[in-house]
Amino acid sequence: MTILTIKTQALSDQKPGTSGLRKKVKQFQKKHYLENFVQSIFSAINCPENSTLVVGGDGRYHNETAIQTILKMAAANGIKRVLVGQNGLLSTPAVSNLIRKYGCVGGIVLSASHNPGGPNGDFGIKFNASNGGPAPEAVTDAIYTISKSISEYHICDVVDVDLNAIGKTQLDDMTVEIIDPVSDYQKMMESLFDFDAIRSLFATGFTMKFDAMHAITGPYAKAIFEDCLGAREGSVINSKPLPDFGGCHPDPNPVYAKELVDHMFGDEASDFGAASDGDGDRNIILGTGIYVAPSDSLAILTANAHLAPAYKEGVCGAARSMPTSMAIDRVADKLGIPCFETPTGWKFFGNLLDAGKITICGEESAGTGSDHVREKDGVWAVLLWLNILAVTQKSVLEIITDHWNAYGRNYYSRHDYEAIDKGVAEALMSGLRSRKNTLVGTKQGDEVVATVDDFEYHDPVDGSIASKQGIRVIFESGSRIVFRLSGTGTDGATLRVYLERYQDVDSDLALETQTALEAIISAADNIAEISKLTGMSEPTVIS
Ligand code: G16
Repeated sequence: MTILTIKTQALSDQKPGTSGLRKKVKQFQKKHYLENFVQSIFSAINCPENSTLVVGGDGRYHNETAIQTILKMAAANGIKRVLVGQNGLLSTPAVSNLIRKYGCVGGIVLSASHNPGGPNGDFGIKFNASNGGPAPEAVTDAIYTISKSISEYHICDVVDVDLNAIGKTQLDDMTVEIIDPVSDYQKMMESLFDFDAIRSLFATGFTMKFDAMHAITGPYAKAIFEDCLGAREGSVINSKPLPDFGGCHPDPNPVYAKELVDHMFGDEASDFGAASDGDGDRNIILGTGIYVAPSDSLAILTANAHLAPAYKEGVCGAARSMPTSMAIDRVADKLGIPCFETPTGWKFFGNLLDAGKITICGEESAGTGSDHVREKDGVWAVLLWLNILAVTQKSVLEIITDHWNAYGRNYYSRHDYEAIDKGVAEALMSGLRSRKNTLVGTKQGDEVVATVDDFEYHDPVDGSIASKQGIRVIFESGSRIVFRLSGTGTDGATLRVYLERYQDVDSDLALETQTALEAIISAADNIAEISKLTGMSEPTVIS
């Protein structure tokens, strides 16, 4: 086999964001663009001999082309064996599981998660380390540093591998193993949850609707919910992964999962509704006529995890990203376990999970997970909910109402202002930073600002520091506003404004969320001058 060494030009725009490198497909199609980044990964990780790598993606446009290139480059960079999902398909949590189960050096995931796909959409690539989790900052920084000075990459001159045929092929010294994307993942789920109890629940006529959003979870959901657990045929909708996600936006929020939301609020609503995103790591949960805010879902799962076999001994600790609502803190407090606050990005949970400091963690952005893998896991969250529903024999509405009655309610919403000019977004954030001190003590409507800070995380395991992770404005009442710029968008900048107000058990817990947050919403505009600086009078997405 011939290994070619190809001359290339270093680039300055390959800094991984919140979750890997995400760019327009057209950018990735430019000469050497993908190759530069992949070589930077291989050079940064310095693979030990006999390493196995996992490769797969969410099936979006450019997935298979990118996989062929990665396989040829893996062979040229001395990898011994690669596990690839059939047709190049693997969900992000399934990759995490495979890395851990087969002791791999890591995995390469091709996905831009919830971002739209297709020739004019987005593509992405991220490296997961040998613990199964997103590469920590030290590794992504090393990849970025190499990408800025790279001058050549290595690739084997061989024909493409047939990604459709399950089995083994040789690319010279490297074995490529095409595997069923679902079976290892399904086995793990069966080991965590009470499948018999969930089967009995469906046998009573319990109905569910799962929206796979034309993305990766379709095959997983069909196999697990319908074929194995007995949910009615047709319970999983939009189940075939499509390269352009059917022209839809595979972001499971009330705006983009409209088909599911309309169904759950309609006359024929199912008992339980859920959706996942492009690469299968996020989830949203609905009951008949009710949407469960992701932060509430995280708190409820933590409070009830002991009802599933895997967590019957209880959870040892919990964690949430900083902008996620503090509902889970109240649960942790009651359980007498620590609750860690990390920056946005799943990679920050990795050390806590590896060190055994937490069992469960999650984020407002619809990600929940546990120590079973090192990624957030959409199907896992749905199964934990089903397990809880099966054991308690309660409806989603009863579970959430019971929860608020026990802990009070953290009214919570995120307002996104998408596709803002980058310069304007940065000016808005630096304006906030410069006004940090003068804001303290000011009156904003009925609220008085108690503290303002720029969140900085000190990792309790390795001591690393992540600074400038978002501006927190905390009011004397305990209400909060957090401002930060998204690290996953590809169109200009996205400003995220996270709004939270706590109401204790003796107050009105049944307000409409935006109404409950009205005063905080106008305070946010006043404090950050959003409409003045962006010219936008409303957010583009409210979740
Ligand atoms: C990624 C990260 C999450 C983060 C989310 C949104 O999720 O893994 O930790 O919450 O992006 O990040 P941002 O607010 O910076 O856009 P995913 O599902 O896109 O990989």
